[in-house]
Amino acid sequence: MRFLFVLLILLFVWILPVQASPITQSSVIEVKVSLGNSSGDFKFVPDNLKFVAGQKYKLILDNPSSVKHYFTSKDFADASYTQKVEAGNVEVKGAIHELELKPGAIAEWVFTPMKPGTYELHCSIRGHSEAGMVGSIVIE
Ligand SMILES: [Cu+2]
Repeated sequence: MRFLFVLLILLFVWILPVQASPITQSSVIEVKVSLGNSSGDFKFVPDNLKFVAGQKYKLILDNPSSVKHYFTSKDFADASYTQKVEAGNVEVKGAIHELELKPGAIAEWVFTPMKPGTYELHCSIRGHSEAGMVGSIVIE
């Protein structure tokens, strides 16, 4: 009985710091991508993204242009585990394939890439990808 009690205490002491550890938070890598720019170019800046499978990332997307843009990469999203997407005061959990950013908008996408490969990225607004708004995302 006494042994069980000590074991319980030990277990508690062992588990508690693991759950409260801020290390998991600080190991998130932030990556910034702009959708378009202030001169009105149809492009992603940068347009080539590299991620390491298993590493947690916070992708910060902004739209400094004067028109609406999309960050569309269905296959990449399928190859990743999305924890959440935050935009404004809204937090969305679960699978996402596409993010719409109005002029001046900012969105944060917290995810862990899982399946190595090269995935295409584009803006799905008519004419934008044809004008150069494409990119690639590599998971290695
Ligand atoms: Cu666009």
